[in-house]
Amino acid sequence: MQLDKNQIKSLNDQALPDHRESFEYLSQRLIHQNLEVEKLIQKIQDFQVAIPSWALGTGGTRFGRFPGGGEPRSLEEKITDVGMLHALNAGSGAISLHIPWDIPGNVEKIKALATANGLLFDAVNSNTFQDQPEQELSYKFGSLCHTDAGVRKQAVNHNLEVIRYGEMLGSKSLTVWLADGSSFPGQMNFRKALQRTLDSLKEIYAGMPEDWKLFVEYKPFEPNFYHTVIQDWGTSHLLASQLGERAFTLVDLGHHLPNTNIEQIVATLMMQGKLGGFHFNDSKFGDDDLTVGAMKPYQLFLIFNELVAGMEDKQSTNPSPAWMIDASHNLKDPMEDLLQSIEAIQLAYAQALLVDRDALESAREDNDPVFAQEILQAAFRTDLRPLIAEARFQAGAAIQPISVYRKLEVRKQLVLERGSKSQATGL
Ligand code: RM4
Ligand code: MN
Ligand code: MN
Repeated sequence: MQLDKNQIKSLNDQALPDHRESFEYLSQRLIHQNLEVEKLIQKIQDFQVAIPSWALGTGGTRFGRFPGGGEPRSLEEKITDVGMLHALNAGSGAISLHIPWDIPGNVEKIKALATANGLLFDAVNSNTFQDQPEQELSYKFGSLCHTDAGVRKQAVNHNLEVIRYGEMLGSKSLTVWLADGSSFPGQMNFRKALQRTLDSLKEIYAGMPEDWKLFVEYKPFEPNFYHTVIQDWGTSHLLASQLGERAFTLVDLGHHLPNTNIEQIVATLMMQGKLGGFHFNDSKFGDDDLTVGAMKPYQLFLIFNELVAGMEDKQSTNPSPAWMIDASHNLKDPMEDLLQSIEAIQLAYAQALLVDRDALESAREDNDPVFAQEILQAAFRTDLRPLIAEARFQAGAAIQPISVYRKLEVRKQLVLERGSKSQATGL
């Protein structure tokens, strides 16, 4: 299914008078603050976030799964779903594939379909956290860190195969997330496991094309509960540094213990030129994979404040990070959840663009925490929804994406087309 641009347009016409009024008002406020509204709009439009191919279906917990129907049955259908999201918000112009959940069968056809939907292929993701039916050796006790050289080889080869798929599609990076670790004290030799992981990653790194990047993701727990080999940003950074210039750390917002100062991690990595990838989601406890901005929007803003500071730093050697949503949808319609997530990201980004950096720096130099807080919260408390809506509108997308999605009864159509029992590959 594809969205009809004319339908979006006629629904925009209905929303336009109200939108115009709030956008005019906001524009005036921003102009008074010496902000260039058109430049802000351009930056918002340029900020594209990839949708992972595994996020279009209903997620589950280990206790159960409650599918809503109409889930994409193939990679082609996943691409069409992301295409619809992009038509609605003009902010999700890329898809990130997880192999082997989404192996591109007919590469040329897949590429043409993505192009027709205005989508690029972002980082490809390998999977050595599950055993596949045809697989010879098991990852039960790890993959790149395994005690058995044969298992390590198999996992390395899988990553090399993922790179080949990515090359065919035009991806330029590989994300490695490992479930490797142990659940009981004494089970694994920490030092040997880390060394073996580094050695395996070196083989993967050596197998990447010259213009590719490797992103090393970290996570403190789950599915292993005593230790994970790459538990934190420091371990990821250590590995990335030893691997070489084209290896970077990937920050997933949900992969931190409660109250971790993620904005500081972002600042440190960008200072070192080592922040390569970013996975957005929100959480209360751990890797909850909830809608971005649903739980801690101020933290999201503070993180963006550091991201923007890093991106605007002319001395910085940090490449532009690969942005992706990494969420799971147990309750909400995945498409609506993703629309909310993209909007939350754009809002936090745009708010961070409002921060008066010179004034903030002076407050810091003057050791004035009161004024520093005033500056940050003035930006955070500005309601920029009309600006984001205008950025969408100017790009030919929907002023109100969720309302359009509902008015066009997209989910109902998808259920008719794909059935109520279809199940997407993924978690
Ligand atoms: C992990 C991690 C990875 C994602 C898998 C599905 O917790 O966030 O990035 O690929 O989940
Ligand atoms: Mn992730
Ligand atoms: Mn995760």
